[in-house]
Amino acid sequence: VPAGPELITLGECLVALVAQQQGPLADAVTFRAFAAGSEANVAVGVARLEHPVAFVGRVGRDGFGSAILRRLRGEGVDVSAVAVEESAPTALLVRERRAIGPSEVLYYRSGSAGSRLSPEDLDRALELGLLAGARWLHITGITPALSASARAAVERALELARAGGLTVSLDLNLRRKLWRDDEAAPILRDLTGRADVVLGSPNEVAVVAGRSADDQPSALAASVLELGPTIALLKLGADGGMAAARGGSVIERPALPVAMVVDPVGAGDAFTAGWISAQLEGADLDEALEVAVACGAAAVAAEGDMSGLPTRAELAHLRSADGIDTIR
Ligand code: KDG
Repeated sequence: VPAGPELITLGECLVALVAQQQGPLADAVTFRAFAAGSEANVAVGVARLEHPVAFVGRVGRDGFGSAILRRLRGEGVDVSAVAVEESAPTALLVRERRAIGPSEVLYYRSGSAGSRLSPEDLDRALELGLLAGARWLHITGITPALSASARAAVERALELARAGGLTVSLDLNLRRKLWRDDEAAPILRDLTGRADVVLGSPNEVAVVAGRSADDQPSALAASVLELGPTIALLKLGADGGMAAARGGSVIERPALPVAMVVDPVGAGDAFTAGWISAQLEGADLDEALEVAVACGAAAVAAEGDMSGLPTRAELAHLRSADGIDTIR
């Protein structure tokens, strides 16, 4: 039994205010608050599958920061290295809900506590012993877009991971509200070259690898592998996922059928959490992809980014022959 966390992740956890009426934001009158943030979603997903996880980040000394810390703690995520900032607020995002077309997301995060993440936060995690038994580091392309210090924090995390022999996964997570494609591409390409496992949608891979999103998924995955990682994972949404490994094997899995998509946001993070958790357990690519796809389906069937993340029992049921009924 490992003494400390197996997985370390870092980034900005924020509060998402999700409109409760369908339609344009201008007409929304009530909002529900959820803890969100891609890396925190992954942390909770892996924790629900019973692997010890630590999240490194910063929140403001305000009610939203307390809500985030309580949520993460309640999920069993180690937040001992999360700093509480006196002079910067916890970030927010506001999301509208539309039955048709993409839902707009507004960020209120510039100058936020989370964006002040810096290499010191990783050094604190190291001092607290959080890296002692760690096996896996998960980072995303959101963090380097937040600020120069947050980008440096990612660099520090990578250095520590290399020194400690951790497996590194990178979710490209291109956020076009944070930076332009031409700013993001070289930085994400560089991170791709230093990660072991890289995850992305066809659109994200196209930007990073300089290809078209309409290229065959297998060609997109191959272009990621050319940049250096040993595994490329494509998140194909309603079409499931694909895993390609250096050396040639490529496998695909269709999505589990979900009759009612309640909220698709967070499905990609659930997929990532499923993959990491399965690989921590020694699963082969085939099984890890099956777990990832099942976690993605579970996440879209619940509102908020974290609510639908399955427990071990729920995951086992979803993967069983009659599991599909549970999400219809
Ligand atoms: O993957 C879901 C995330 O996009 C959401 O939780 C918010 O982290 C977030 C971001 O920066 O967009």
